[in-house]
Amino acid sequence: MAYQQPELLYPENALEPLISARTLSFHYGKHHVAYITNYNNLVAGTPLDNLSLEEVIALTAADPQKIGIFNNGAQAWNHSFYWNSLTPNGGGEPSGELGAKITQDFGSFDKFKDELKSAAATQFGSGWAWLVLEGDRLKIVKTSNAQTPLTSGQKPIITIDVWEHAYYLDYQNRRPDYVATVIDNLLNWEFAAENLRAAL
Ligand code: MN3
Repeated sequence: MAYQQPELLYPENALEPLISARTLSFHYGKHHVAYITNYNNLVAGTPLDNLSLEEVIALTAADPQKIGIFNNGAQAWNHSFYWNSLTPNGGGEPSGELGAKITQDFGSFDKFKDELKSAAATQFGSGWAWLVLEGDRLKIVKTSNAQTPLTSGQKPIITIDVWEHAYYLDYQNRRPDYVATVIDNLLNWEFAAENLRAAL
């Protein structure tokens, strides 16, 4: 079954001026579409075509012969997760179960923010910064290129894309400014809280 790109939950200009419509038109409309098209073309007519995207990612992660399927499939999944990790008028500090668990596992919300910023800023080259649940603890991890916490037994809660295509049109080389802006203004804590509830 072909993987369909999920619809954006907000218009392409809804994150302006923090992330421009121009960035989203390339990032959602070109980069993500290309990963999905490549993935669908690579699995079409193979036994993998009958499996879900998550199942194919798990099956191909450790198979060097299927690196193209893994890279495109994991990028398809990571980006769908990233679009939902953002929302206009997001950011701030989460309340409820998620807020309490962040304080419990990181010491404070500010310590959590510092750790997420540091992971996103120090990921060398292309990749992702994530809040994940591992066992019963929240932690921050970073992954390179198409790598995803799904293959490490971790449950993704929220993510920030730190590939240059995510920020270069708006922030050029200032990745830390993009990351701080996303954390302070755009993170979708409702999405994160749903993911935590489903993961616990
Ligand atoms: Mn991207």
